[in-house]
Amino acid sequence: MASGNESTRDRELLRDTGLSRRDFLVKGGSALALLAMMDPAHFAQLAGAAEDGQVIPFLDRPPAAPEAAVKAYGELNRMDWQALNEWITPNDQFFSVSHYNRPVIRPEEYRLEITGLVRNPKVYTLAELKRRPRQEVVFTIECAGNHGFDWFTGGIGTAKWAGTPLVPLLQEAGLRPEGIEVVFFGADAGEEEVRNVKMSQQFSRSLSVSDATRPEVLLCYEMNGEPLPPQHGYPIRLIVPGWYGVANVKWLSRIEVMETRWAGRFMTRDYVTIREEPQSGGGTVWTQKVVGRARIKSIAARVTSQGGSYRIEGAAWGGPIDRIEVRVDNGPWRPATITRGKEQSFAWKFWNLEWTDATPGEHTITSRAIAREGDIQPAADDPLLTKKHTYWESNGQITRRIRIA
Ligand SMILES: Nc1nc2c(c(=O)[nH]1)N[C@H]1C(S)=C(S)[C@@H](COP(=O)(O)O)O[C@H]1N2
Ligand SMILES: [Mo]
Repeated sequence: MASGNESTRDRELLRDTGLSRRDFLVKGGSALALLAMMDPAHFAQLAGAAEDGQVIPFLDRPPAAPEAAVKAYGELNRMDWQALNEWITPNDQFFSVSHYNRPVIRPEEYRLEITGLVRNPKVYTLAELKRRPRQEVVFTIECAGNHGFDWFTGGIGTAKWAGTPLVPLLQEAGLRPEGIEVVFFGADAGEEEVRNVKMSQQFSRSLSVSDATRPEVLLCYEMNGEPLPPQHGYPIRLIVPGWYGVANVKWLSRIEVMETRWAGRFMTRDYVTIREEPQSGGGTVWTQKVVGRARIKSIAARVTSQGGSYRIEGAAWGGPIDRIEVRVDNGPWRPATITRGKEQSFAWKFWNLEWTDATPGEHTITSRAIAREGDIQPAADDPLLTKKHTYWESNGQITRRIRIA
């Protein structure tokens, strides 16, 4: 079906629900069909087609994204936890966040400049980068704003990213000893104003030299075996396994080594976490830290039933995870079983728990991930979260609500 068949109203609905065009087309392609899909009962029916049982829909479901959010970040294509079946997120179901425009770059015109405090500045073509050694990583990208709003719970996805490692390129460029910061610029740009100074700035993020020279950092040109789709940064994006989404600069155009810390918008004004932290002598200090490495997190994605027995299924990510525990209502924490991704460093883990003593009525389900060093995903009422005044890094334990018939 040609996209031209959609009415304006359909397009508006599509945008408001956060459903992808594909969802829409698969399910019949009319505004009525779309409205039917938004009815939780119908959702259950659709998801019930999953092979291992009938999905019991959670009572809490994210509301539609507000129009302003779609305007600010583009088509977010948020993931639907309840429909999560595949450990690798298909490209057309992968969420996307863009703060400026989404440039369309012709491969033959693409250039990547490596410059600044290096002995041998150089400009690479796409063909030159693709001829270099190939490296792959399965990495779960989560936007640091995920779960910062009730409507934004699907800003996450897992892909197998392929590209060439960055560190040999930096070595060939010859880092000068004064260089402490590696700044990555995208080809996208937007209007910014700081203290009445107006300018058009490119998207930028930086890494310290020691973070930028880690062996897993990639100049990535492939996502799940396909060239990077345009909205995910074609032809080249930075992939920084273990870091929040914002570090993974799309449409990478320039790498510059500098002698100072970088103070661009996405390092100092946006994607910063502001907390009120207790001081040892009493009182609090307000801290403001740049969002960087991903924090440990988990969620119960759905509950399925098969012939009267129930299973809780979920995911955990954002650090070296040792185990996941699940609690129903105010009961004891019970250990879940990791079913996928156990040996993977940078990919989410899938887990489940057989819920053998489910009783009719309404229940809450909470999960918590526990890191190898013993770090526990904080409870929602942990001061780490209640004293956090910005929505980034909302990694608190998530409680879902469900009704068992
Ligand atoms: N050039 C550029 N890179 C960017 C962004 C952007 O706006 N411009 N957004 C960042 C943010 S905030 C996130 S969460 C991820 C999202 O990646 P995706 O769109 O491929 O899912 O890209 C990051 N890289
Ligand atoms: Mo993000």
